[in-house]
Amino acid sequence: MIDLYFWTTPNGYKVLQFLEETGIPYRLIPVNISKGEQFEAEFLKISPNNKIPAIVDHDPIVGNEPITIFESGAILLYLAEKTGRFIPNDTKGHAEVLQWLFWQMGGLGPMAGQNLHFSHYAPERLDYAVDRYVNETARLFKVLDKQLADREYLAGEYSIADMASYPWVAMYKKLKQDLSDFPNLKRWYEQINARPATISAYEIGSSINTVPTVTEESKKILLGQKAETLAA
Ligand SMILES: N[C@@H](CCC(=O)N[C@@H](CS)C(=O)NCC(=O)O)C(=O)O
Repeated sequence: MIDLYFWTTPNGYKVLQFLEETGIPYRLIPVNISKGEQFEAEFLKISPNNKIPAIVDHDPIVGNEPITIFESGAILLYLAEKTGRFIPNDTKGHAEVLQWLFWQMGGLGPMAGQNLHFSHYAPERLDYAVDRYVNETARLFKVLDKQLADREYLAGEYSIADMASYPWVAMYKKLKQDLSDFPNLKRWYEQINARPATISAYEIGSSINTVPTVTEESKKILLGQKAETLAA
């Protein structure tokens, strides 16, 4: 049994997609990051960076002790290796998936995250910052679009690399992008969007998201973090 500590954000959906694709038994544990539940001591033991997603695998690959993992890329890789699904075994195919997974973790995720911050949540409008991150998101979408010009998925078969990028591309409107500017990416997006596991992951996610996630109170929690926030 896998416990998935989850909230309805792109990084959470990456792992939920994987679990729905494979059908391995899991329990969803919502962590309402708008209410500050990510700072609860029990959660920080699992995820010291106070962020979802995180997992506890009660039936790990080795040993009898439960394994805890935070960081969505590390979780996807662990689950792919545990199940033998969504990552090839051969060295070349494995490396291709890893490079696109790391590209998402180090590039698309952080840049799109800053785009959301400055486009929607920053307390003052900073044109320079909005332009920088909207343009950088567009450049990264173009990288995906070019990669997808002559292949169905980012690295061979549908893989954890696609699952990592999909939830961020799915936010294209909030990221101020027009998918018709990226026809190959649009085709890829529509293909993944129609997968039964993607549909069920988003249905499950939306069923737990019953309160508005971004309020003035939640902004103080999410946007006002300092070293002292974790001091206790
Ligand atoms: N690099 C991390 C980023 C995770 C992340 O940013 N999670 C956000 C939601 S998408 C979060 O939990 N934020 C809560 C907070 O910052 O307090 C990953 O990919 O797992």
